[in-house]
Amino acid sequence: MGGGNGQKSRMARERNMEKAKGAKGSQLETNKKAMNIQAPKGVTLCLNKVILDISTGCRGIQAMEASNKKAVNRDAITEEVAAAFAESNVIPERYYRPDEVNAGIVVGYDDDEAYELPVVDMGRLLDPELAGAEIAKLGSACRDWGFFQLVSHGIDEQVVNEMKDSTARFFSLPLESKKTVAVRENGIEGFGHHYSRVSGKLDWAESVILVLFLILFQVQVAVDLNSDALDKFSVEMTSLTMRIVGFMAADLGVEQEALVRAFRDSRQNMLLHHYPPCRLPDKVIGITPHTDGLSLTVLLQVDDTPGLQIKKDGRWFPVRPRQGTFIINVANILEVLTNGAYRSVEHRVLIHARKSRTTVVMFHDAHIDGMVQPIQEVLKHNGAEARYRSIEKLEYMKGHFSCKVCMQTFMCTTSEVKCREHAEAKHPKTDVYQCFPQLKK
Ligand SMILES: O=C(O)CCC(=O)C(=O)O
Repeated sequence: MGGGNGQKSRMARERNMEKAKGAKGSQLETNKKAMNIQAPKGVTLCLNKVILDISTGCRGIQAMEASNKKAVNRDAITEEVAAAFAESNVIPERYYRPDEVNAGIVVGYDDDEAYELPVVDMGRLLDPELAGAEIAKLGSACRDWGFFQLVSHGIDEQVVNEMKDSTARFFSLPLESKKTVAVRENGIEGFGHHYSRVSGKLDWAESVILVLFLILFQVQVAVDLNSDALDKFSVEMTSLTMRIVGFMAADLGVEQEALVRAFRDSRQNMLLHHYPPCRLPDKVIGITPHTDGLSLTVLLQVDDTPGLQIKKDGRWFPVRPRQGTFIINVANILEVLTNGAYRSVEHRVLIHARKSRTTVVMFHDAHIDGMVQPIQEVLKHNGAEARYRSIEKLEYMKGHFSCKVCMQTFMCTTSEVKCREHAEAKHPKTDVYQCFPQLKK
């Protein structure tokens, strides 16, 4: 890159750093506020109180839980479930899903066609001389794969290690302790199974879902999950997200602010997953194929057990775990914000026969003044028509979850044509309008 460009990149980088610092500050403040809330006695009360006090995003979830009974189906982990996980010689009917495991071709690591999930280097993104080429790499990863691995990310190793340790420690606790933060009936947050679907089949996993800020407090009171580690990690993940999004804006040819502002002060959800090993791994599924509902997902793998698979051109590509990286993926809202330039791609988790797998996943939300819609600047830059209609955030969330019930993705509710074709093909006997109320007849 020439000197002029180099200087521009340097200035952009400095602006980026300032913004990241700003994000850190405001998030820490909010965290502190959350921690200062007087502790009510019961866990449920605690959840409710913080939901009401912290952010509209959380209120949205609460309203959705009330209005959309069982739209998100999470079940408590019982002694029987824990015993099934421990034994795994005989798979209980509710976990038995060999057809789903075998649906689609899996590209082997050793197949002729050598592949590796694109690698993006934060060090190079931040280097004015190398930024141009690396931004192009980031852009093509988001267009072609919807996923990339981030190396040289610059996140404090101690923060990452504490998060890993804390998560591993939590899942190693006796069930009795983990149940003190169990998911409530019809609820989303807390410890339980990952989503079960209309089929009634359950994922071979135990997970904790945290809508940021609120459960930190609850978990600190209830069990040995290090809330300080969560707090620091969450702050780091916000700054990292802001930095990545700034580079995405550069790739999309718009001002950094056009995309960054959609993420600013937005909710962040954290999921901790533990996938126990299963002696019959081709009979169970760790996470059903899905796309992510929010905007940008950052995944940290605690160990080196493989399991994540990404769909590309109709085939499943297993991700090879790589030390010191984060796996980043475009989620549904970012696909809409970029008017489909970046793709939110289906992925799933399969189970290992002997080794357990643990991950920490941060989901970052975004919206444009409360709406989910393509960014004007992106449309202008490309002289393109909006491919997605504008939808209110709460409507979006309802649509996203009702789609989950139908094992569909949110794109169904924003891109009507895609939805109708998709729904009719997958559910020939279903009234698609009842299934997706957002569709226009
Ligand atoms: O644990 C993983 O590898 C993937 C998790 C995931 O896809 C999710 O939480 O939505």
